[in-house]
Amino acid sequence: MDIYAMGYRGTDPENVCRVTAAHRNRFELMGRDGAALGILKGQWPVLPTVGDFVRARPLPGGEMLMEALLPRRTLFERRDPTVGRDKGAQAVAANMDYVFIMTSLNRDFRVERLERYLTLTRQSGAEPVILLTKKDICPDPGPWAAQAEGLGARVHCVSAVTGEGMDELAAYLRPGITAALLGSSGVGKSSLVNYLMGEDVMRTHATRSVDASKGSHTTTYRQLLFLPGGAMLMDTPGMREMGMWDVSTGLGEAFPEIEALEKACRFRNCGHQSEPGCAVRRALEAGDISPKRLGQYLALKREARYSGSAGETERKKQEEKSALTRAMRRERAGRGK
Ligand SMILES: Nc1nc2c(ncn2[C@@H]2O[C@H](COP(=O)(O)OP(=O)(O)OP(=O)(O)O)[C@@H](O)[C@H]2O)c(=O)[nH]1
Ligand SMILES: [Mg+2]
Ligand SMILES: [Zn+2]
Repeated sequence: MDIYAMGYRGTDPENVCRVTAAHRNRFELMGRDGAALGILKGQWPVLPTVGDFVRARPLPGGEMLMEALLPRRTLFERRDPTVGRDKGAQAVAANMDYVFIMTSLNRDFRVERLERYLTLTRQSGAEPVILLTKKDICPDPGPWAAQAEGLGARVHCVSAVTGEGMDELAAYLRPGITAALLGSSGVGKSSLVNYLMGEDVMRTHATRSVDASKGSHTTTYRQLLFLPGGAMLMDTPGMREMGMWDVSTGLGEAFPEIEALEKACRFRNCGHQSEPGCAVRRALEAGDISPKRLGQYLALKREARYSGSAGETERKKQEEKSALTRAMRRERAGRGK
């Protein structure tokens, strides 16, 4: 398979492979000669992640020796939940053109969370697209869609059961284009992958068992998949904890009106509480900015600062009835694959 068809945009395609999955010290690669196992020797200052392009040389045993990490066009990062606060950022996905920010049209929908994903996506350099999933179980998605559209990204309502809205995704999923799927566990990321692949390549969440209240993630590692039409999707496990890392660019884009005011505060690190000469407070009292937006902005800032204690602690809720899962299976069977 041609590396350019896999999204490579550089000028030296010699020995370039794309990372389709990254485990601790084992990498799944796709290169000109197909899939191979990648191994890495020595100390790498930055480890490859899913979506990365690496230069790798075939070894006698059929494995590939990875030699260099190629520059990343885009990179989605979040705070690494395995290290202490403010210690490190975890590279979640690299070289994607779009991030499909997914939330289902039910209790999962939270504007605050969408805003947080939008911030991180804008920092990544990729274009955010909001997908509101499970349209089939939402009698009136209009108000949700309107709320999401208010955040300034394109919004599509889709269903992996009925296929509604899926044709709208064709505009993004052109050959050589990569989209990463992000969103809480259970919103239907893998179901979307399966729908677009035309077959069940990813395991999806079936009926919940009694002990499932622990909050299980059906997808356990990030993976790059090649769609029949030539585009690529990165399926990811739901992110329970999505601490912020560097908010210097993204927050301003999500809250331009507040960021602009802030520059006029007397103190450079004004907390906009009761500091003298606070321009944000003044605007709030004058009714120029919404208290809700300010609340969200401050919460995100707090989270960015203390991301070790914040994050999504809320447990995933039971949202599907087994009847719906069955309906989905029936529908898939009926698609005649
Ligand atoms: N009604 C309905 N149910 C859906 C739809 N898409 C997914 N589901 C159901 O939602 C549940 C979760 O779907 P998954 O695709 O496993 O969710 P996920 O986002 O991949 O979850 P993780 O892998 O844990 O992050 C499953 O029971 C699916 O059958 C949809 O469009 N409509
Ligand atoms: Mg999944
Ligand atoms: Zn202020």
